[in-house]
Amino acid sequence: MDAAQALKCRHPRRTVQYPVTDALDHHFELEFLEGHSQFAQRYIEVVVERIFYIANRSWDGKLTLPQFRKADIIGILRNIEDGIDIGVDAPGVFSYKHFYVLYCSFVELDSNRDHLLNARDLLRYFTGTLSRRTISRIMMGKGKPSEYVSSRSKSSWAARTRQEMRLSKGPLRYDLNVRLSDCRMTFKDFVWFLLSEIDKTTPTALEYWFRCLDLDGDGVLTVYELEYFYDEQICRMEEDMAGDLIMLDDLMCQLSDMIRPEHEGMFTLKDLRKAPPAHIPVFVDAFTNLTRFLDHESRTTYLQRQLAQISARSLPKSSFADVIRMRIDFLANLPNPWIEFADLEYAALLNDQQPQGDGQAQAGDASSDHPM
Ligand SMILES: [Ca+2]
Ligand SMILES: [Ca+2]
Repeated sequence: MDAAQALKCRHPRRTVQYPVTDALDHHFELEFLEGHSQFAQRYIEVVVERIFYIANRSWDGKLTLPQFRKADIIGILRNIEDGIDIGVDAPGVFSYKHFYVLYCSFVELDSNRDHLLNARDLLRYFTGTLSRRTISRIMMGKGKPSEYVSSRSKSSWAARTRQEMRLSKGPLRYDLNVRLSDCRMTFKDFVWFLLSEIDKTTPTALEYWFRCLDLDGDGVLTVYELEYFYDEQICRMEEDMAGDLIMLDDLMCQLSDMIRPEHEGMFTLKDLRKAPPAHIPVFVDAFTNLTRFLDHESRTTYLQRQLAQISARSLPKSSFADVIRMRIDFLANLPNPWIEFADLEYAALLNDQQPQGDGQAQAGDASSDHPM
């Protein structure tokens, strides 16, 4: 069976799974997973999802031949011949470290250990940084369509009828008929969520968040839709902040200056794709993630200070053109947000895993059955 035929089969993920399993079985850096079938299975799931995360831009769970070619799976496999994590500056989709961070982050939130997250679990993500309205959209599968099908929606004739009636009326603005208590996030959904949450500069992350914010799914983020999300942020700022609030009108002016949409007050995916990638996290976090949104300002100030230091150190010894080049090099070499996050989290997890007094891992520790 060639690649085109294989991808037409009913389970395209299985097609991608074969080379991943083969790498797992034969790569010297993954030998320690032998005999740890649960970890090995989860590792394969993460690698396959990460390949789809890069390649599949139609959100339909399928992979076309052009997408398969664009994902360059053969190239990825060739790259890991020399190493996966060891001696590699920027580990890729096969990274065991990245898998481990994803897995432990999921387990930490999965309070009842049923391998599914509910909206309440997601409220605990980074100590409550996501707004409730954002969590609702994520849990409804608006970012990435969820893998989870509830037993209620599978079996209930009434639910099916309601769904058909809704669809016959066209898209509804706020999807209020979706029962949040029926929604769950699977581990595979979580991989897409966490990758998109940590690094919002990637094309897939941008689409993920755009889909979450686009309440009526018409491909345009209007002021009304953004206000729906920002209202909650304002309430949270009123509760948590002592200083001045950032009001919606001021925010919209700032975002318009950053993104420069074709039509004032209306942001399309095309507008956001044309904007500098560094501006996307500010835009998304303003409506979804209050802590990160407020962090952007201090990070920007910090970067500006570092850039000013480069200029102060180099001038007047170096020419102005050289200083500009140094500043561009500095910005180009800033660490990738996902890799930076995964490195820090992995180090913290290993640290937590150190023997605690009696030499045993702590009870309930997500990493207590870690094979390393
Ligand atoms: Ca659970
Ligand atoms: Ca819209």
